[in-house]
Amino acid sequence: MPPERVFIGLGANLGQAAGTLRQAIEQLGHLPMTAVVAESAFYVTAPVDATGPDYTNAVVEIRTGLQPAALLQALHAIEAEHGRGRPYRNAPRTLDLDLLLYGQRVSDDPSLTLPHPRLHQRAFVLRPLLDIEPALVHPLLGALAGRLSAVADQPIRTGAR
Ligand code: PH2
Ligand code: MG
Ligand code: MG
Repeated sequence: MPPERVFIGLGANLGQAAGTLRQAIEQLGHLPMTAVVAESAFYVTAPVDATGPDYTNAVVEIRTGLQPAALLQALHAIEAEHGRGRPYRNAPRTLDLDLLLYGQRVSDDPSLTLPHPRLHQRAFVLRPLLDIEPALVHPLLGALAGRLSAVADQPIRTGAR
């Protein structure tokens, strides 16, 4: 198994969100050279920098032999299978799969920024990430645990899977 720890953020606020997330996690496990090794709880979260219904969010950790660009392409293909549209920025969506961290890799490629540029500002990402790895280290910011207090104003509660 490749050694790098890779974290994927999942979100949905249209359709049967929890069911879509469960299906997407199964699909991630079926990607070539890929295994899902940890799953966070599911959370119900208020939209951040967006409008529409509450989201269901979660994070999974995978091990994968896919390099970041190929993995991103695979994530977009799974989103498309769930009818993901992109009518405008941060529009409500049936499924969003974000590559949050690929080991300690850093990239400022506009089509694939690593780590995800807003992950540390969002409770709906930080909480489930830290569920999986409380000692998680961000390659640019260091330990992430201390960042939770800064997002404590963002409504988030545990939801049904
Ligand atoms: N995703 C966004 C914008 N805002 N808010 C919540 N609560 N959850 C999300 O997944 C989310 C968001 C853009 O990807
Ligand atoms: Mg997103
Ligand atoms: Mg996305």
